[in-house]
Amino acid sequence: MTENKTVLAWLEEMKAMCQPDNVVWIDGSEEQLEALRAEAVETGEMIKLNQEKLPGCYYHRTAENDVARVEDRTFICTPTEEEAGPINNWMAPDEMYAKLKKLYTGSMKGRTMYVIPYSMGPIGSPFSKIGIELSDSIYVVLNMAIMTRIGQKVLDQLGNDENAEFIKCLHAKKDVNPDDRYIVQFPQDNTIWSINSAYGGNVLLGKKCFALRIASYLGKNQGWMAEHMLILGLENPQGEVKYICAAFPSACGKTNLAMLIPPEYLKNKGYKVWTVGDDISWLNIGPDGRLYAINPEAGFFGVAPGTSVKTNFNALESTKKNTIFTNVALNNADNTVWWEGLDKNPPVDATEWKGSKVNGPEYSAAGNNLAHPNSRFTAPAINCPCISSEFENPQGVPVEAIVFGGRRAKCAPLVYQSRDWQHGTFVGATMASETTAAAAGAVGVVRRDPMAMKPFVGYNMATYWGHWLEMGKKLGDKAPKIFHVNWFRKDDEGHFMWPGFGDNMRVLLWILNRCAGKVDAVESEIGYLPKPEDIDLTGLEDENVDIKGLLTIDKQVWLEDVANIEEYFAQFGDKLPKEMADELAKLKANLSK
Ligand code: GTP
Ligand code: SPV
Ligand code: MN
Repeated sequence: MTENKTVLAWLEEMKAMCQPDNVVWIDGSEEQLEALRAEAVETGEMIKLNQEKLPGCYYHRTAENDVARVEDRTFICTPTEEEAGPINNWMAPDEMYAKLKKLYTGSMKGRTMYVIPYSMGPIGSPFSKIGIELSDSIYVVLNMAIMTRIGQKVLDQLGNDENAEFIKCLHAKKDVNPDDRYIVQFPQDNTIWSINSAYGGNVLLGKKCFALRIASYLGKNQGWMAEHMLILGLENPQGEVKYICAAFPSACGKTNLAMLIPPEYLKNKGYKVWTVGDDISWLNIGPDGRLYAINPEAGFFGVAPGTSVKTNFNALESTKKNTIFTNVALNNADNTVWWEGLDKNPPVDATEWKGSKVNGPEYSAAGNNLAHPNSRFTAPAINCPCISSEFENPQGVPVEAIVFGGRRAKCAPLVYQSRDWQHGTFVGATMASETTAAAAGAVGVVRRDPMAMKPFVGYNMATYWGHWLEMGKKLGDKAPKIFHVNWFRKDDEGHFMWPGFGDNMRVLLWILNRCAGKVDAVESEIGYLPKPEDIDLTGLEDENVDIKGLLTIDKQVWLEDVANIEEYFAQFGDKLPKEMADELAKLKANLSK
């Protein structure tokens, strides 16, 4: 399929190490993919779902110990530890290669190695990048076929230039042994090695490993940014569309916000939301000096639990055909799928995510989850009813506003605006959020997650903040405005104070009004807060929403946060940009007045 000597030489080397029985090139044809689906059904790797209700849909179950990203097994192998920084796991590249070579040797004996050429971003876009993933998993092939653009056309785009840039990705499922599981990035070598997992984010190497970890490193060197951000277009009644990027940590609402359906009152006025991306943005400065975003992905790898007609109609619609479901529950009555939050009726004849047949209502009433909390759907973006007309635009869309956010029961108000790019970078750098089921480990623990990139930055986090500041200087007065939101504030009884979901539109409108200079704001210790009356609450289902409470700042809680930030920043030593220390000092002084 290619005569590119660099590609072929690398493939020979990997083959010699992994020793597969066969090598199969993925050409991207429907015929080849269909044959692989049939093979996966034959071997039990996938289950074919009800083809009348869910045409082209399949089900896959991963090992019980392999259901989420594994941050403690994820490494950034830069030549020096300092380049990886204090919050990434690090090992010297030579040492890691040697360690992993032992694990990969003979790992594909008796198996087939699939060669998956893929493009992150529309093929031929000046901002797109190419990867080739070698994997011995059909599940990986079929997911990559949804999540990225794959096949011969990608190799044609790469061409035969031996120096053409591509990311070398290797995945071996091996025996899924968690003690030997490694997700390793070698940024200087454009290389990703993953072994002993078969779960989504660990093995679909175009996603977090390439499009964030490797790409963030490339972006620093090449003058662009790779961010954990959704991209949405908000259309007003005049038909004008403005674009917003938002960075929230894993399982904190990106897919939901990207596909938001406005509340009746705003829908009737003519407001609409269009989805460009739900997880990752690549941001470049365009010819007019503004920031432009492309979505490097072609599908959605979305959290299933909580997705319903009511919360995220568009995501649910996206999963009605040609979708792969992972670790949800099966409804055996009609061979369809179910998860917590889909509706209130767990199927009576169910198979829970680990594979046991159960009585759904009883199992559920006993406090068990039928679907794993991090169960997911892999759906083609073109299925989405609100996919943006700009989804394939090779130039991307101009970004008006950048929004940071997380799960904070206390502290962060519903929304505030940073004073300028430097302050906005500080707001992103000091983000914190309660952990979720998207990664292995405890859930609900507040941790600092700068720019929602804690698990995804491919180099020293402090250097990354420096890159943000550099980008701000280049953008100057054309820089997007930076905001922070929190849909997850709780009252003293532990209830969410804000209805969220579609009603988040009301906050987006305030954000765009600020960008257009249409509304005033109140200057506070932490930045600009809305005047409560400037958030349009007309038609809210719950008339008692405490908008004033949602916008209050508890100085004591914030001062505790400042102390935590001081501690957090200290670990970066003299790598911490001075601007970040200045902003922290300013915040502390404001709160201490
Ligand atoms: P990743 O794919 O892991 O990056 O997650 P994500 O950021 O795309 O999160 P997603 O939109 O899938 O939402 C995760 C969970 O948060 C789901 O269970 C949602 O139902 C819930 N959620 C999303 N938006 C809101 C909101 O505005 N309010 C509340 N209370 N919950 C929300
Ligand atoms: C996330 O965890 O942020 C995800 C899912 O989007 S994964 O692909 O597993 O990273
Ligand atoms: Mn994500």
